[in-house]
Amino acid sequence: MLSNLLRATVLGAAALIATGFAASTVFAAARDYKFVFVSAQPTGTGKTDVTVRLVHTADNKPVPDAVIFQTRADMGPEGMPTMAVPVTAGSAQQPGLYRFQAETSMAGTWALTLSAKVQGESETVTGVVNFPAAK
Ligand SMILES: [Cu+2]
Repeated sequence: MLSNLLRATVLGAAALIATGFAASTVFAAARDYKFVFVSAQPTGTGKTDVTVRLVHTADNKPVPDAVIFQTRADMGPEGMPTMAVPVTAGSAQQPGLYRFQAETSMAGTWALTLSAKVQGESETVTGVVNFPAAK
């Protein structure tokens, strides 16, 4: 009886440690990359071309061929997080750069939230880049 209880406790502790390891691996992968603002240019009324760079944090090298599968542009930086607008992906000029067009309907600072799959990484890389928009 006592030994069974002890065994369960040991197993529980082992499970906790394993979970901790898994969690720290997830965070390490996410921290390894970051999106950096490059430029924002108005393209017609209420539209902004935004270019970001995805870099490997350790050596600051650009990361090409990432698959950006989720984007969101909203005015969170201006206290309007629910003001979200459509974003479409464009073609990048060089490896490691990623371009988007956001239908920025209001002048001010916008947040572009990105989720990406990077080659060789199982975890999703996410990042937020602020960019300015003119009306
Ligand atoms: Cu707004």
